[in-house]
Amino acid sequence: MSRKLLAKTLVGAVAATLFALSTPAQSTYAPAPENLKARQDFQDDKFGMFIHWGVYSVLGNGEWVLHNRKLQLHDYERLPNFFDPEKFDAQAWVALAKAAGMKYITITSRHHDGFAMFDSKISDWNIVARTPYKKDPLKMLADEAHRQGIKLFFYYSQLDWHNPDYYPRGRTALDDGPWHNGRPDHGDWNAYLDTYMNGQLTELLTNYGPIGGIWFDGMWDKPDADWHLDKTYALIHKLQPAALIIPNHHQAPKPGEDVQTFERDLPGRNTAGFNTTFVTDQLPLESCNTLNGSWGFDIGDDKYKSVEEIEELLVRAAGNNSNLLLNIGPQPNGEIQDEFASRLRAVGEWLGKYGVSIYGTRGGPIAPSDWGVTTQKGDTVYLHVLNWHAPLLALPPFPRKILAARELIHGTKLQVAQSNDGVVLPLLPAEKGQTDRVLVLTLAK
Ligand code: FHN
Repeated sequence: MSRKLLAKTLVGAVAATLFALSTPAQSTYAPAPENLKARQDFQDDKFGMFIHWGVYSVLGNGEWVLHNRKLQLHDYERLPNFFDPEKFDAQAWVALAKAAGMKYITITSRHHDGFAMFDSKISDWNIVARTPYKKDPLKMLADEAHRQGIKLFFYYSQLDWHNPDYYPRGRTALDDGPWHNGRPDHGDWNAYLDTYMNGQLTELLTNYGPIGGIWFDGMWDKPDADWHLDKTYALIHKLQPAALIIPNHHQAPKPGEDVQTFERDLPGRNTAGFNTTFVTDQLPLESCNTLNGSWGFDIGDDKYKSVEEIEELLVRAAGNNSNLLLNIGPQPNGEIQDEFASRLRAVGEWLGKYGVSIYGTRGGPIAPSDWGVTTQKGDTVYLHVLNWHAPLLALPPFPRKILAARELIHGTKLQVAQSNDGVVLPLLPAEKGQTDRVLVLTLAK
């Protein structure tokens, strides 16, 4: 080995050791006490608002429009010129989430088009540099979230259809025939991850006060690539130890991750076709879904879920020991359309009465089933009857003696028959429009 090469190797080895000392590998990740507390709080919170909002919203055709229409970047790059959300009102967005009974907001800091919806110095492909709006809505939202006491998480797409260094390309550029959107056929993958992505994550974790965490999406585009997760996860946990890493990679959790999330499915189901059926019992769980059929604003999508469907989604998530992250796609002018807002407010009113059986609970002792689910807080089990039309409900054996049972809303006492074979409960008939009949069971110590 030449002296020059030896010197270089030594410098490299020292640098690697220093890095390893300052940012421990996440394969040996031991969550900080504040991270463990944040996980508990996250589980208690149960209900979050997901927001997909970007320059794609201008076209009213969802957040995948760049890819779906196989657009060229030089055309897509005209979009920021038309993005001027003069009606964006951070105070109103946060107030709506709170009125819906949501305890956190997860917003796209950038989606697969790579466009940063925040003031990034890493690249000028961002809202402040490229749009007539020139302001940073995430900063306004973060300040407002802190003021109104709601947590803010940043969605961050690891997949990037804009940056040339996202190379080699992933399946979204290769499937259904190759899509050349004008980028060169070469790029520096390491620079993309270590400089660009980690640079932007550093901005998000330093310029917006304490944040709830980072919600990653897009690794599924290159499932076999080396994503330098150790480095990225260590960076996040170093900058904000309480921040939760929530990766939507559709796989079993990897070291360094703090929450397992599922898309358009409850934990363990795979009706969507891309979720893993593995469910960890080590981490909090989350399931995300759309209020209509789309993530980003889609002007033709009127498949709005009814208030009752949303309530049922939330209850079934809770019974599966999971949070529900419910998505809306605001309009390009910054307004949240009334079809979303009115439904969210109605769910919030319902939670005003039923929230005690959801917030702060964990999945209950009886496995979720078609009839409904159970949630539990301490010695109290909440039986959520969602789909049962007979006057008696028979359940498998309970692990503990039931001391008392009552109906949640009116407090009506109920007689329980409990034996080693199971439990039988009488049900009051469902009232008109009542999604969930909740029975409150008090268990012996
Ligand atoms: O491709 C995205 C999609 O646009 C959206 O962001 C959802 C939200 O969970 N996740 C991806 C697909 O897994």
